[in-house]
Amino acid sequence: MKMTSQVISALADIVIHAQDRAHTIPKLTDQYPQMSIADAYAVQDELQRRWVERGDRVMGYKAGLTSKAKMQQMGVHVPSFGILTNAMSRPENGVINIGELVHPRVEAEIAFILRSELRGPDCTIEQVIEATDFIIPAVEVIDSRYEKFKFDLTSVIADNGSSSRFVVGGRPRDVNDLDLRTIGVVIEKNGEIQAVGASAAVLDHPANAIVMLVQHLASRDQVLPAGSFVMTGGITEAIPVEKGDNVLARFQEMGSVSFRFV
Ligand code: 0L1
Ligand code: MG
Repeated sequence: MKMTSQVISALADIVIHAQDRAHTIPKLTDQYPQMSIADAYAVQDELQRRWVERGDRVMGYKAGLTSKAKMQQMGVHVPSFGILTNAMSRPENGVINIGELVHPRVEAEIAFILRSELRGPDCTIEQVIEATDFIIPAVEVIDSRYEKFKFDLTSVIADNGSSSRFVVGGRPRDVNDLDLRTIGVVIEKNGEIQAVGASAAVLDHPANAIVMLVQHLASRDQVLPAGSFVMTGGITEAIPVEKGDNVLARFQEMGSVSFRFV
């Protein structure tokens, strides 16, 4: 049975408190085992409503759990989607205050910026390419609010896909100038390589993450608006970080993204 709006609102209270005050919570399905994926996205809707109410601006979406490495790492089998706002964005070569986070991890991702709207259950990869203004390197800082980073798909969706911060950098590139399946990525922490991957790790082609996002939005009678910023998911497993760590992600033919945790 669908959760009531009172329960959805109470769950959004719990999640937003944990996000804002950087503390862990038991996964929501411990208390509400009947919670569905649709209920979890309703919690996201309520989070979005509250962020906008306090003045944050929605920039777009993140696709998560889009690679086999990530699915295996987190024990799930399908992608999740979350909302990105300007309050989560941090500048390249800047710092991220680790005191505002619980147990962050970083992942290198290819981000798309759309020049035109995408909609419908039959969205194709060709339509995504056609609608893309440019792609750009990004590093997502994920920070599950669940104890020990352990959750199920429903709970992680209600936590907005573990989103916390993101940093965009490097060089914007035209999608037609690169083979989007063979972009190599190297993630370094304090000068040491932590993980290496290629962009095909994301659903064989990162634009497929956007196809799935558009299909997901269509199932909720929504569209992906022109101007959206979309992060397509980690190319390698996520790397845990601590205070003082310097992160550098190098993207083949796209430049690099770096920042430091303080
Ligand atoms: O961006 C991601 O792939 C993360 C999605 C949520 C799962 C996690 O916290 O690892
Ligand atoms: Mg991610």
